Amino acid sequence: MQPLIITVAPTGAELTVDQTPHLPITPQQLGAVAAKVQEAGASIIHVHCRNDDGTNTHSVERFAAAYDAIRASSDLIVQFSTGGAIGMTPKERAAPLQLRPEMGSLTCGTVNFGDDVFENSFPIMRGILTEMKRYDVRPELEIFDKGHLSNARRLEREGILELPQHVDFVLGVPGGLDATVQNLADLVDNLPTGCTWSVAGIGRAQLPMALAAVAMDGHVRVGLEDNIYYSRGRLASNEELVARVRRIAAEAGREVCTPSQARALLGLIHREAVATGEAASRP
Ligand code: KMH
Ligand code: ZN
Repeated sequence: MQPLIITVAPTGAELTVDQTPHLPITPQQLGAVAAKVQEAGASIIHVHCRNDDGTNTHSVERFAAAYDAIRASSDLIVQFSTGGAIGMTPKERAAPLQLRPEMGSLTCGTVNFGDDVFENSFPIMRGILTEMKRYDVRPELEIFDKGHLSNARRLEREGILELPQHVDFVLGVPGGLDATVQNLADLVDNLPTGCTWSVAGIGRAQLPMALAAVAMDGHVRVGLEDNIYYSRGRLASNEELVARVRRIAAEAGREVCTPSQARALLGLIHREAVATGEAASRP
């Protein structure tokens, strides 16, 4: 079995601070969480940004500050969300890629998202991929439904997406594929050759999907973006969710990857934040 990559998605775009006191909102809070989750065993951080009042933002300045804060406190692989929040324009969603994070998420198709629609038409996906190529950002393919794998293959045939890539199955979104072990196994069976994969189970599905991935030699995403509870009625912190997966994996004989081991496994090159210049000027 290979060492385990734990991705943490600490903030997301849907939660409010009223729902949990553990949500990192500011760049400083994201930096503090980055240090704790790395210590707990995470190697990738999936970043959404908020304004100080908790509202969503995809402003380049805010991502720059978050990138600097995370780099100052950790060595985590920094992955920017390009999904953003429902209602953001494709241009807004792609803008922070100019900061050249090591990775960016790319949802591979439109999906119902509760009562909303998370729009990812082919023109939107092509637009985001063009920006990723321009700034040399590695996509992580987010797969909410089985047809999203077909869409990724279609983008490869068009020559706009290189495969293999790292894939994250996001299972249990109301409107997407259910989070069951059968569905996960079917997706893994249909993975394009050479792709690595992780799974993010939504809500109560987070823990069982993590257990399945540990057993199946896959990788795991946890964090408050996907689930705010440690157990029934007990709110979790991001670092607790990461630490639990690490303990389970150790019991199963899998060590967690350090960020540099994860970079080697995914073929990534470490990048300093160049955003505000602060990280770049540090000795
Ligand atoms: N907030 C969701 C609408 C991503 O980050 O790439 C989309 C999302 C996916 O979270
Ligand atoms: Zn996200």
